[in-house]
Amino acid sequence: MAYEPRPEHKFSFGLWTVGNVGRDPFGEPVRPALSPVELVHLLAEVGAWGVNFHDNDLVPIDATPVERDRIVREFQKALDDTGLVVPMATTNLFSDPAFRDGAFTSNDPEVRAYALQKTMRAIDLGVELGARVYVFWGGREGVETDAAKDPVEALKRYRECLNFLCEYVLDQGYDLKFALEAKPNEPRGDIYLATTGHMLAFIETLDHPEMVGVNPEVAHEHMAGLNFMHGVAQAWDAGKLFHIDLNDQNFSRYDQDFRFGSHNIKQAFWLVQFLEEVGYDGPRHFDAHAYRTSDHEDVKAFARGCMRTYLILAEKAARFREDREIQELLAEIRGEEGAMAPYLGSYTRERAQALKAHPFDRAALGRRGKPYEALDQLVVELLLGVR
Ligand code: DIG
Ligand code: MN
Ligand code: MN
Repeated sequence: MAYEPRPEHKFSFGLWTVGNVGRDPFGEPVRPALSPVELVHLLAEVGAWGVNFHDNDLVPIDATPVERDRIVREFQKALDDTGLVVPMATTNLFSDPAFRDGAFTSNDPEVRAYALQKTMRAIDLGVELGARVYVFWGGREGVETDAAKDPVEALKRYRECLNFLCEYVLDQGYDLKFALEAKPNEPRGDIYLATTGHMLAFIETLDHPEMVGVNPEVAHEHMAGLNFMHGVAQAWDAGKLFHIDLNDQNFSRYDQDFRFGSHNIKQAFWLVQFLEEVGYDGPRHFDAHAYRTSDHEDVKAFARGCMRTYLILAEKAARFREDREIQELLAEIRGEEGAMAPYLGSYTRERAQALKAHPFDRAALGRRGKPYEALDQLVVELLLGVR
């Protein structure tokens, strides 16, 4: 059937997404909690390929070693029974009160050390269950007042912890890559390394930048008022798109984590068009949750909707690439360098001298219009289903 998810689509969900109980800052849970095993079976029922987790989504923070082993054993059995895989794991360094002033950037060295210990144990758990990507979302790495922390000192602490953990992964011989996830604010008033762009720059200051990429999230870049696909394209260009968190988000709102494509169809289309055109082969992780008004059946509709919308938009992207009228316009717009070929490209002294001497008719340049209205209308009509 059309738009049915298959393993090759690599659709994944975190336990915390379909397991979201509907708590929000102004209301208590509305849905009973499902166990990790029940969530694995729910994801199998809707056709997901993978399941991700924070350490404490799976193993409660105060579980004994015996309880941990039982939980892991039962979870592994559910994976075996359903065929789901674990593409990614991460650490919850934001829920426990110990992290209320951050984890890696906390002013309390004991908290920073505890965060390292917790993360090493969580990495062990993720690797044990097959994860190949490890996400770091520094939800508490920030401030409400800049009196509290020097941002350079905070970055040094962040860097020191990530360098330590890269060395741990190398020392353990794990086949694991790190993916850093940016967010501009919430739960902290301001979160350090606020966007994917900040993360890409920060990665280059680490001891092992080759081990570290990014995990851009739609909602988080939209919260910053940015074009998500542009950030993803820059990460891809840098060879750093190690993972991606798909959802949706109205601009200038709190983190809504809406169903993929449910709010900004056009931005979702350009993202899917980009990912499919460049051949992104990583997990397509839906870091989103159902409305607080949903019951568990509607949670399944939420999960199915994320995957169906991705597949529908992928088909629209294929139609975009095949549409004769659109492609003819693109050929016209993205013309060859032509007479400017001698002047464009890498620097030579001759090229520079010739270009400096070339007579331009600037007024003529200014008279050249572009058919972008016609082109965008064709895209809109493609998305509206009339082409
Ligand atoms: C929030 O968008 C963050 C956390 O849910 C998690 O650490 C990360 C993994 O996708 N996304
Ligand atoms: Mn989010
Ligand atoms: Mn996320």
